[in-house]
Amino acid sequence: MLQALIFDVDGTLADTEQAHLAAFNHAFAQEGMGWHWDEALYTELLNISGGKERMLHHWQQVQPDLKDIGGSGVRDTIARLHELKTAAYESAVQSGAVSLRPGVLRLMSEAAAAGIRLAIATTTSPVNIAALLTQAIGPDWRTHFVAIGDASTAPHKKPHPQVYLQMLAALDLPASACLALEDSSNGLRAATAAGLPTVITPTSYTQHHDFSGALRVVTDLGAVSLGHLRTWHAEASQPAAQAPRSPVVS
Ligand code: XBP
Ligand code: MG
Repeated sequence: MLQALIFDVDGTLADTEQAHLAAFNHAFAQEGMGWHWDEALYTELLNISGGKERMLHHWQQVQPDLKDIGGSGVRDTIARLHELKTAAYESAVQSGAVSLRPGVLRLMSEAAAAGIRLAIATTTSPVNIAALLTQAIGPDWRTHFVAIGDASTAPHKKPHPQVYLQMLAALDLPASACLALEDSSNGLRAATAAGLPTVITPTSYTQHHDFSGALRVVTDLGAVSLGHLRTWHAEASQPAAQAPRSPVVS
């Protein structure tokens, strides 16, 4: 029986990556890195979860002879860039650059009314979650979630399952009693590795990803009710003998 929904943030609660991309480029200009990520490059770089990991990956790509990878010089620069980026992203979100995707708020209240608990499992930074959900829900946004797993609690980023395993422990529920909502193949892989049936709502940055193994792939949650999620979740617990369900794209 469905007892909890575990939401990813970026791409799932809200289509945020355009705002993240602008914030990264703002930080690169402020720091004089001489880097500018366009949509195509960023779409590729999104295969690396975590802004710091993504910048380090890019740095190694553009400067293969980069020394001191693990040393303090590179680490301090990445940390400084990420601080600048996070500040730029936070102010963009606070000025209304990002809104929740269709159906998210309604599903959250339907779930709460039905006694289904909510958690968050993301690789983004806590500041970003607070900025987005304070703007979208209000200062009491934390009261809607039983637990929050993010870059500060789970250093191993998706597709590593760490953040989902943390949420299952916090909810004290088996994966079979939960449903994950994600937008990317890294997120699907992390949730699946933790044993969670997963519903995918892709964005323009992830629509080309491989979503094999997803319970469902839907354009967005605008036409998805709690009843749909319960039905799909019940299907997931049917014996595997059933013919494998190809994900339905609405
Ligand atoms: C998406 C990510 C994050 C964001 C940028 O997180 O991978 O890295 O792109 O945010 P998710 P940070 O889909 O798991 O919510 O710079 O704070 O990492
Ligand atoms: Mg995501």
